[in-house]
This record gives sequence, structure tokens and C-alpha cells, in this order.
Amino acid sequence: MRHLKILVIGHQGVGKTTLIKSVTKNTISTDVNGRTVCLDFGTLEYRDLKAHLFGSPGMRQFNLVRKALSSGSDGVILVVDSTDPGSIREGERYLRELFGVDPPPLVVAANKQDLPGAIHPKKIENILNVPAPVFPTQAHRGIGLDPLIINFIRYLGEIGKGLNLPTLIEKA
Ligand SMILES: Nc1nc2c(ncn2[C@@H]2O[C@H](COP(=O)(O)OP(=O)(O)O)[C@@H](O)[C@H]2O)c(=O)[nH]1
Ligand SMILES: [Mg+2]
Repeated sequence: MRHLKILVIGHQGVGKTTLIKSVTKNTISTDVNGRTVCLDFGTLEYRDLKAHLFGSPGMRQFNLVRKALSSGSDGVILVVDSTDPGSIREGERYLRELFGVDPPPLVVAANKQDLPGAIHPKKIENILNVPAPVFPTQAHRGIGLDPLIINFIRYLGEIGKGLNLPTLIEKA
């Protein structure tokens, strides 16, 4: 069994806890009044790979908790609220703060695609200053999560021979 550490980051309220609860069966969350104060944690297995998902708190005051959780990440899932351009900017800010100019492999969940006014994933891809495949998701319904997480695990585990990150989305 090979182990992967995947960090889930994003501004508060974008759907990180919901996403992790949806894709793992053994989630532990430390939510108080609907806000994650320390972390979400859950694992999922795919073939010989075990992905450990670490969800970080979204509020600014927890920047040291985020930093602590980020160490040794094999990959990062950035979750954004597709109706809120501010959450895209904040997400990128966290990414820069945590990893500087050399982030681990990154995929983006363009969440809340069910809501009116949701920005199209392709447009979010263009807005972002870092190259990353953007997957449309509706975390509260579990929609779009499997293609994102399974393809990312495959990529990080180098199972999908010849897979590269920008083409993940076409394979999904
Ligand atoms: N409409 C909609 N609501 C969502 C979606 N994903 C999560 N939510 C809701 O958004 C709120 C915040 O989600 P949460 O997972 O706690 O966000 P976090 O702060 O990033 O962990 C909750 O009420 C969720 O039910 C989605 O895709 N669409
Ligand atoms: Mg949370």
C-alpha cells in the first residue's frame, strides 16, 4: 500500500468539509458552528494507493494551522465557490502563502455549480494564475467528485501512464 497526502484548501464556506465527507467513509471533522476550526480528515483507497485527505480551515485566523497541515503534501485540491470570485482570489492567496512559487500538483474543484451565476470551470481556469485542471462539482450532492479525486490519485500515483495534469479533465 502506498500512501499519498492530499491537502484540501480554500476559503471558508466553499465546501471543503462537504467534499471530504462525501469522498471518504471515515471522515473526522472538527466543526464548531459550521466552521472547521482545525481540520477534516478522511482516507480513501484506490488500487494499491491510500489517499489521506487533510482539509484545512478556511478562516484567515488559522493560517498557522494551515501551514502545519500543509507540510509534505503530495498534492493539493483547491476548492472554490464558483459564484464568488473572491473565493478564487483567496484560494490562490492560501496556495502562495503555503507553497510559494513551487506548489505540489494541483487540481481545482469549481464547487457550487448548481447555483445561479456560477462561473464556468473553463473561465475559472483562465482566471487562475496557476495552471491546473478545473473540475465542475456540486459537493453537497456528490456530483463531479469522483472524476476529480480518482483521476488525481491516479495521477499522483503515476498509475495512469502518460496522464498529465492539464489533460486530466479530458479523461474525466
Ligand atoms: N449549493 C451548494 N451548496 C454547497 C455545495 N457544497 C457545499 N455546500 C454548502 O456550503 C456550506 C459550506 O460547506 P462546508 O463544507 O462547511 O464549507 P468549508 O468551510 O469549505 O468546509 C454548507 O452549507 C454546504 O452544505 C454545492 O456544491 N452547492
Ligand atoms: Mg470546513
